[in-house]
Amino acid sequence: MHIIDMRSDTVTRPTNAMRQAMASAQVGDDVFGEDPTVNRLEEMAAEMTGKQAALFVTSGTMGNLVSQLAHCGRGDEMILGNQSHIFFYEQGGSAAVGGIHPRIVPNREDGTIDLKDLAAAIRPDNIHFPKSRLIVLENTHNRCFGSPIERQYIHEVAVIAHNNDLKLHIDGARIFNAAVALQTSVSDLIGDADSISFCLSKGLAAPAGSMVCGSKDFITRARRARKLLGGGMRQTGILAAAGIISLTKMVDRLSEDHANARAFALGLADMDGIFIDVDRVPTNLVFFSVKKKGLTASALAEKLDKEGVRVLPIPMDEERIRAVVHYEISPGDIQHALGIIKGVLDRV
Ligand code: TLP
Repeated sequence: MHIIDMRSDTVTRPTNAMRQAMASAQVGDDVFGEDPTVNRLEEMAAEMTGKQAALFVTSGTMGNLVSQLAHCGRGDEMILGNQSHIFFYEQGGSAAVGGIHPRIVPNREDGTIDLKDLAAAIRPDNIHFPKSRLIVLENTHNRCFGSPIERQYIHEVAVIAHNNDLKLHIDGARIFNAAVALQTSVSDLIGDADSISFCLSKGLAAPAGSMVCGSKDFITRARRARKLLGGGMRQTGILAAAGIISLTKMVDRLSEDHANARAFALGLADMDGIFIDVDRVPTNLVFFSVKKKGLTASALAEKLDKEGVRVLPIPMDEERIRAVVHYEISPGDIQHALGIIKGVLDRV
């Protein structure tokens, strides 16, 4: 059976070009800073994000955590959205590992946070309060429809942060999707942020790895935090070689994923038993709700799975499903998946 796996863009397997680059990568001990391929990937990431330095880490979760550890000390406070990945899906690592106190403010549907809420969440200097150290934005915003967050908004948040002696970190797991959707460069988009983490292993198809970028001092601290967490790996040039292909060959094509996601959304919008707002599919994440009596999101996902279409029911939500488009999903797959979904719904 041909499997159309739309659970996430994390399922993408390395391309042939990646496998070849991995096989012939020059390597060395990266904990000693001696892996030339890792060093080259870090230089490229720093340049593309417009930051002084970069660090190769195992995952997006580690990228966010080492960034938090580099910006905050124990008992410090971090302000972030109530729909953010760090708050929802990273096991509370900020508190569990970093002793960092999360201060949650509401995300709006487009992934932004009201500037008034952000400013109001910053603590004044008072012996009773933790110290506010960090604001975190997510771009694209996963739980908020994969929305790309615009440069001007990031700038306004950075101004609030910097006027109050806070830093701004961006969880940019899918920052290249944001840049492509907004037709800008990553360095321009996030120029005002102090740090960013982004993933190579999502839409950019590398088998593993994320990058953390920021000032030289910040990256020195992040590198120490990576070692603390057991993320100091050795001949990781094997993985970094794939990451270089991600950055050189896989970015521009993300617009194809966005077009396929839109086609998928338009097809779903025509089906009885599905609700989707087609104007809320700006990148490669497609969220829709199951509106058929007696059918939950997880029951539909289970039925689709049996027919070779894999999607993700949103945890703790009876109705919502997420489908993610990526380089292994062709326009033909989109039409095929739509046919299967329609067939399953008709039979319920
Ligand atoms: N998100 C994954 C799952 O955790 C749900 C996905 O399939 O979307 N930030 C954002 C915005 C993310 O979406 C993710 C992964 C991460 C960080 C963490 O990255 P990894 O999985 O590499 O630790």
